[in-house]
Amino acid sequence: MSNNTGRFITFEGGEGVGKSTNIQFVSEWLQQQGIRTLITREPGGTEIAEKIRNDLLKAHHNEDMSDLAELLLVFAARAQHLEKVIRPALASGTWVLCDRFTDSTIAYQGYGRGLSKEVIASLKKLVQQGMEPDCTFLLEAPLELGMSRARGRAADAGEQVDRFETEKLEFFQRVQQGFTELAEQQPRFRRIDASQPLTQVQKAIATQMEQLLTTGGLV
Ligand code: T5A
Repeated sequence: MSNNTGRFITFEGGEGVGKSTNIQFVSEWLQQQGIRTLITREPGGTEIAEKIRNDLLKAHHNEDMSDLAELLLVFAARAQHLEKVIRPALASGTWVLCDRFTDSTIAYQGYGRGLSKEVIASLKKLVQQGMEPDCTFLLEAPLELGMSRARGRAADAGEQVDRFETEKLEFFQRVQQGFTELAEQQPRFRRIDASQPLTQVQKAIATQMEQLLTTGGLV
């Protein structure tokens, strides 16, 4: 990757662990270093991808959504997002900070729903064409803590419980196991204890960012 190209940083973890909160923090931190950033999210990030997120993936329906349909919708949204937003931003030198990416698909649709990891890997190859995040922050907190934070935030915003949030505890345990295994396998992950007070979480993230910038992990 040339030095004129932006870096792609993703934020992963279970429900309510603080991804949206800390992505904002990293964006401000990078801007203080003179780096241009774009915050985006998955599923979503473009008009069409946001429709897939809100009208199809998160909405409740009168019929059950098949697991395969869910997987294909996630990757359809990602194809649109990569082509229309992520790749052009990176090419222009902007650093892209993305709230969830394919690690979420492996964790939710793979570990959570039990879909074939080979099928997910082949869709990933088709859609990403070899592209991977440069760095992934995995925010880790006990399930109950993340869920109570997510419920608190949703109540403050007057939001309804979405289709994913109606899943049973065992589903989210499998998802969490998926994230743990991914982080153990791949060096691009930076694991952060998100159960700490926010100031401590952000201190830990800033330390990691400094290391990544100074040791050449991201430049
Ligand atoms: N999905 C997604 C798939 O199934 N497959 C995929 O491939 C992809 C990409 C997305 C859903 O889609 C699924 C996974 C998800 O179920 P979403 O609304 O984006 O849905 O869900 P989340 O990503 O879980 O988003 P949340 O907004 O619920 O959680 P965040 O962003 O992790 O948490 P955040 O920052 O909003 O924080 C929640 C609350 O906690 C507070 C914040 O102020 C906020 O009020 N907070 C803290 N409080 C105390 N101490 C701290 N350290 C705190 N950190 C945050």
